[in-house]
Amino acid sequence: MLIGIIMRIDKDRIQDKNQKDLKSHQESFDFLSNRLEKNNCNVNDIIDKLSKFQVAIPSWALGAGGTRFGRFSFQGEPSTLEQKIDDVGILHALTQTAGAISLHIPWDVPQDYEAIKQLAVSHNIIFDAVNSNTFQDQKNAEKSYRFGSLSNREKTIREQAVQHNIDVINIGRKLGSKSLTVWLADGSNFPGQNNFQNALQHTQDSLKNIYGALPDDWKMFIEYKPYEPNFYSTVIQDWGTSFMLANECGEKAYTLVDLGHHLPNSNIEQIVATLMLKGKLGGFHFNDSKYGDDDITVGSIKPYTLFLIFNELVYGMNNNPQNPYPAWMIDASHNIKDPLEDLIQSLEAIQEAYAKALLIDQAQLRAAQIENDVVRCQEILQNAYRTDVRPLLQQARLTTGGALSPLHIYRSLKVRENLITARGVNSKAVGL
Ligand code: LRH
Ligand code: MN
Repeated sequence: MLIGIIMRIDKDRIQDKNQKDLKSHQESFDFLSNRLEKNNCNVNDIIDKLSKFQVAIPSWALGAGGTRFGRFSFQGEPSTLEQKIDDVGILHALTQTAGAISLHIPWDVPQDYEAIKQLAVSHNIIFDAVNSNTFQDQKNAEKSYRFGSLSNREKTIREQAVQHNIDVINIGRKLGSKSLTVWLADGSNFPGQNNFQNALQHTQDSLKNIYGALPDDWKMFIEYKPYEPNFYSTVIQDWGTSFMLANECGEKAYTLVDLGHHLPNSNIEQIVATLMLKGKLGGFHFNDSKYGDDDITVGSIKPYTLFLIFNELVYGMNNNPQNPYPAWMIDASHNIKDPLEDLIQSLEAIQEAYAKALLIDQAQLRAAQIENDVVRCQEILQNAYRTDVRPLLQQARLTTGGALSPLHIYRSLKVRENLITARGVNSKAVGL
């Protein structure tokens, strides 16, 4: 599997490994398809939608993450941008649904743009949103972001942060990216520390300056978060603030929903419905959490919520032409699991939630809602949720050259062992 310095899993190896599971897959797929077709489900349409559904992998989640209490490195981590693209290539070869990488600047500044673009093409992946970083001070940076960046009370610091975002756009343009994600850590740790109105006004003006530098065919995603690293206030704390700022900027600005950026028991599916109705849902950072911004495996804690979110997305994609096709990205951090295995599980959970939502008979649901038949509404949703859709995901992967069981093949091909052999036990990824 080692081809020169590039780590790659070629399709033939995967097809070989699929052989032993083909018969049982065909049986469970045929059984499920017959049952779904009887319920007027267009199985081919679902397979087609799953095959086209591509999720961007965050470049900062290919190594072991950590917390302030420590970090347990993972062997064979990608220590260069090239190796990060290789790892996304491995994920995409196995799952056929990881066809994009989302870079974080300055953690992933390319040295040789042409070489990087060719490597990505060779793995059949594209560059999704580029992420700016004004939550850390860069080496030899003139001004510090200790007390904020785009919201800072000092004009020169705001200008430095605006210029950084413009530099990130220019890096993205050279790679063929079409969107910028702005997440601000800006806020305060104590009452009285910040003048909320000035901080918000500065942020709005700074975002407008960045927006002014956005190419015509680009989008700007404004990511909100209630707290961390500031623990009293965050300037862009919730969807409403992001929505307001996006409207202030213009039609190319949208709200980005990171699932971990909500206070406990927030109704995220309602936020998604609202943003789609208003044509301002730009995209997602998929992950899961039990407490805070835990950034753990998608669908590992609240899979039903993820399903309900996809129900609103399917409804919105069918009924809200005013909202563009959302950007799908994962934003996770792996403290104890192999990052690639964790991402394979997250990709599976996302596809599963989408497939289950596609089984919902939206017309029947609408009819039951109009009749206020609450029980029937619930039954329609839960029938879809209780359906084991994994044969549909496997069929989508099979028809696109992927693995019937990505995790099994990842392990049976000893990918991690090969990565360690090629990169050494101490190679460390730059990122969170
Ligand atoms: C902030 C965030 C943001 C990224 C960072 C790595 O919590 O979700 O999307 O910039 O994680
Ligand atoms: Mn995020």
